[in-house]
Amino acid sequence: MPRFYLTTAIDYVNSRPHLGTAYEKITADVIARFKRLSGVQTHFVMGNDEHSQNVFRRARDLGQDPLAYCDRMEQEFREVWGALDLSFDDFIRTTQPRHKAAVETIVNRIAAAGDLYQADYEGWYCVGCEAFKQEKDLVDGLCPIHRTKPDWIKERNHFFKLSAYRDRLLAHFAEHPEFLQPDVRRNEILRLLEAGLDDISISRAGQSWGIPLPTDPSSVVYVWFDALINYASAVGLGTDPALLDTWWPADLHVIGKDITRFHSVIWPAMLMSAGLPVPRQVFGHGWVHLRGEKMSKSLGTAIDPLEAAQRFGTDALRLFLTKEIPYGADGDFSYERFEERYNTDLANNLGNLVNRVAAMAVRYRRGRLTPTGSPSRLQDLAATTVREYGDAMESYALHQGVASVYRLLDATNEYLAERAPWTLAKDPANDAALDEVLFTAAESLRLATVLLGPVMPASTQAILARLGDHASIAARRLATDGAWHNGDARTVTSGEALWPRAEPRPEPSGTP
Ligand code: ME8
Repeated sequence: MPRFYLTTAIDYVNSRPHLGTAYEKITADVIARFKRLSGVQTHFVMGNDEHSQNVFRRARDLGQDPLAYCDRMEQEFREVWGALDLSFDDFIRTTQPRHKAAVETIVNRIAAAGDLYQADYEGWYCVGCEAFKQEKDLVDGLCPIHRTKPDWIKERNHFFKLSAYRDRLLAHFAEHPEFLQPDVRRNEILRLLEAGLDDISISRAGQSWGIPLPTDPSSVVYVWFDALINYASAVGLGTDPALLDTWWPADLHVIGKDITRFHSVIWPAMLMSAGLPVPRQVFGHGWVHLRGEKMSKSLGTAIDPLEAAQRFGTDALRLFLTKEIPYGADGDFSYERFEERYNTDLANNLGNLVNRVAAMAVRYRRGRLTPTGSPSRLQDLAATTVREYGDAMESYALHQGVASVYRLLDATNEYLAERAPWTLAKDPANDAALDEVLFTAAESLRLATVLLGPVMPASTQAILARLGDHASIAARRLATDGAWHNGDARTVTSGEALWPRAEPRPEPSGTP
């Protein structure tokens, strides 16, 4: 069975998840679920990035022990991720012993390769970004992302010879055009590589919160150097060679566009130096905006993902984020637009179609639908849809994958309007035609629902059960469930109306 190891960025825990960070996890979950549906053995890992100064300061401000604070935040993150129906297989925390073992392994290997040296560092450091900044990175003396003045720091640090890896990185980019996607990100990083690389500091002197540098325990490992290693520690680097052998290198790192340099330049160079294979692909998604600005806690533009999910249900939110934001580009979130799309895509389209097909099956055939075997236009379109959907999802054009399913749903609605089963039902002479229409519409709907499974796991399971298909999510496969089933009789049941139309109501409290 083919294997796929997929990760997301690990989150800083100085505040709870917001809709922007949740977007990344939801879209990665869609990819993980699509891979499983495709019959690929998938390992999906998420986690928390805990050795940040912000986390330490936040715990101190609350009068809490930093580790106890991180334990509590893990529970809060897990609660949000659970409510968003994320199907991760493992959750890594950078304070775990397995992570420390991996960090020590990599630092020791890099030191043994002769790629570490000591030097004085003097310059700017933005704690919000947890990044060393150059004068040219600042706007009016401020960090352009956090709009705060960075700290001026002067300390003796350990440096990694990143500059020595420029040519190998350029060669890797040339040999593997798929390594960094989408192409706009790849072009940005290529320009950066062509301009040359500076060595980077990988330690912070005089700090207590972090993993002691194995080659100099009076310093801790710089939080980004520490954090990137999570992808290898989660699959056993330094602790479980068999697990590492099973899953490394990672197939895909899903991350935000602001951190592509860390993932596509620094991380592969660290691995090259340590003699480990580099990940196969990095995908830098865009930002969720609120009124044109990046959604962010520090900018006060955050929306609570739980509140958004409660509005029309988790699956409605997952659909909105996947379908409405072209994957790789930025996109706006607003409750007005969310409601509009909910009414159009779920209440009026998919929900209405399920309600109508089930109600007619029950009314005219007591739920028993018999296949007629006659080919239809919808059957042809379904085959095209499965192909287009597969191609789009494989290349992470998630929005196009969903759009192709919606073309099939639209065509199913049109088919019902044209064939008008409610008219056919008036005359027993039309019995065979009525059987054909009901079966064809139900089958087309079943197939479209299977394809939407990775995006809306819970509600598609409920719809499939209503259509007489009771397989578990784990047992579903695109190769079989995504084929047109001409041979199976089935029993359809009607139930509560799905996704009732939303009527306008005031914005929930707390919305900026
Ligand atoms: O960067 N829209 O953590 P983080 C879309 N700990 N994605 C967004 C976003 C938005 N408005 N805001 C943030 C870190 N993100 C590091 C990562 S990985 C070894 C270490 C994304 O909590 C952001 O780009 O600030 C990142 O991929 C993720 O959320 C976590 O952000």
